[in-house]
Amino acid sequence: MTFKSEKEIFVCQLRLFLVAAAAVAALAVPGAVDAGGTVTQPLIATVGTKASPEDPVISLTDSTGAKVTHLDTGAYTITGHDFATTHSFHLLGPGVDKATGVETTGDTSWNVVVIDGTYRYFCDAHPTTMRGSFTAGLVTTPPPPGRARQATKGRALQHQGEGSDQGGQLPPRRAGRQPANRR
Ligand SMILES: [Cu+2]
Repeated sequence: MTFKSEKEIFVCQLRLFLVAAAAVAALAVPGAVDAGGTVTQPLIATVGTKASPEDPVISLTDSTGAKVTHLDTGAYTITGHDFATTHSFHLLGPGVDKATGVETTGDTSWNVVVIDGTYRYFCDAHPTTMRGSFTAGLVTTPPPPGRARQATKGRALQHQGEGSDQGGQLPPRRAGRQPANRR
């Protein structure tokens, strides 16, 4: 009698375990949540345009339509739109090598894991004229002039804080300039 009920309890627990395991497996499916618990971000890769399929344009944007220049590391789902029969979309970088066909059109969906590094995308038929790139994680490209000023400002502000920690009596303007020279 005791045996039987224990067995029943065991079966019941086993069932619960299987249900839980299935739930975890569902969460682990690419496109939902990555190993770090980060929600997968959607990206859109496009080559050609719907209106003018063979236009030599290639782009990688985020869900808001903004061009991707830098990504956090993690899992991404890239939806690809290849409108052209003379172009391809090829993404190449650390751990990633995905491409559509030059002569084929269609939509694709790629699950990729982005790590620190520089990623390039280009058309295999026109790699020097149809191309773009982005950096990820700890890797950053030398920012364009507009952003460089912002970055410097940010750094100066940071150092102001550090300066006051060191008990420096320097006026903020100087405190900001000094570390820039030091680095
Ligand atoms: Cu091309």
